[in-house]
Amino acid sequence: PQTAPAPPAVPAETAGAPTVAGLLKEISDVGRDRTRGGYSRPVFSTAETDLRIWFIERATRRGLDVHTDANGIIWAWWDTAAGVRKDAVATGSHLDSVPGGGEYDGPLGVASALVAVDLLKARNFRPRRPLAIAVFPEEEGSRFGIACLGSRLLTGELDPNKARNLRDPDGNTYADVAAANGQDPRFIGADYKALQQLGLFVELHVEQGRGLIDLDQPVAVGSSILGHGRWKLAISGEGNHAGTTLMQDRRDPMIAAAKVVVGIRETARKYRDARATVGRLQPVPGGTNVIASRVDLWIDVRHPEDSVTAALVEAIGLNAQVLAAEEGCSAALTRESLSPTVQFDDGLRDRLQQLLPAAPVLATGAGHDAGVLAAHLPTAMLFVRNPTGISHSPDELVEDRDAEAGALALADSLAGLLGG
Ligand code: HGY
Ligand code: MN
Ligand code: MN
Ligand code: MN
Repeated sequence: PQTAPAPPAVPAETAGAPTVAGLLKEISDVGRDRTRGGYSRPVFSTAETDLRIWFIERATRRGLDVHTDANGIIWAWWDTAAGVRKDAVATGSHLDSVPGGGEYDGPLGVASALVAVDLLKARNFRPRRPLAIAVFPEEEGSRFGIACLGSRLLTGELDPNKARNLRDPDGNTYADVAAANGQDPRFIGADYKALQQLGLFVELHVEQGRGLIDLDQPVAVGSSILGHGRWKLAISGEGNHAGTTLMQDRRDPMIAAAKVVVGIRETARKYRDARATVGRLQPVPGGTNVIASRVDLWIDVRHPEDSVTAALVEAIGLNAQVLAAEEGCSAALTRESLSPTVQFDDGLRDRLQQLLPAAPVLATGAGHDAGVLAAHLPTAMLFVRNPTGISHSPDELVEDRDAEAGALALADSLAGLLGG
């Protein structure tokens, strides 16, 4: 009989008082991408599953009550003596990464939440409200294409049938992958009972720009999240042989795609403060000696005003039609996800500033689960300095002393919010 593969040994907890740097060191070899550098930890991959096992073990060891819900969100509860789960203070982040991503985007917030619990317990802190650490699946949308998939399912923002049928690049559906990870796909979807247990959510995250370098501070309080969306552009032409097809006889979608990508930058430059990125482009079938029949490319567009994002995408789509037609090709643009610009809850932001008087206020250009939850409950973010100012790259960095400063800031924030 097949013996089940032994579960991955969870590395021994670092001796001494746990630190964020120590916890991150424990997982620093999980999901390393030997070809692209950095980390590739797609949701429910072996790597991200190993991180889930690591988190569940570390949270359980701290006496938290841990379970994974049907949406793949891991909840770790520090209950009050009364044991009633309502008006909870929630914190947490994600463990999945972009391809070739950094060590901190996501895991920093998860590890800091564990250390914040250690710091509060070391103070003999007794929370008057329950605390929940939440680990959201597919925040990056790197495997199934929709960012913040877990929090969008939790809040009912994403239709569960659409989610169940999402396919990863290998054709696996989210339902199959979630089932293989132990979730019952029939129960994927809005979880208002879980939402009603939460009073607020504070996410700690590595800063993904230069703000804290320029402000020369280790920690900032978040003010807003830039509106952003993702569109897929499929440019169809005529696949053919690279050797037997004369240049004048071609309808090559790769030529149209090349012009479209340059055109996207030119169009974005016309809108102050707009950002438009093509980070993923896939010729089909993708042979060296094959003229592609189709080229799929994905466009990430962001702007503080949602109406400008819409206008920018409209212009990009029209330009793509024209450029495709010039090459005898056609272009089809479909929206994959769209998140409006989010202003964090004023009251919660002000409260965090009272609790962290030295921390400046900073906007972020990156999307987060806190942005999705913001439509349903008061949310806030804390950012920790990244001395390279680079993210979604192996060059993302947090100095150990700033990582500990972030966990202390989170602990002080949670203490103030939990009313111990
Ligand atoms: O893409 C983003 O802004 C985030 O890192 N998911
Ligand atoms: Mn990210
Ligand atoms: Mn992130
Ligand atoms: Mn996030």
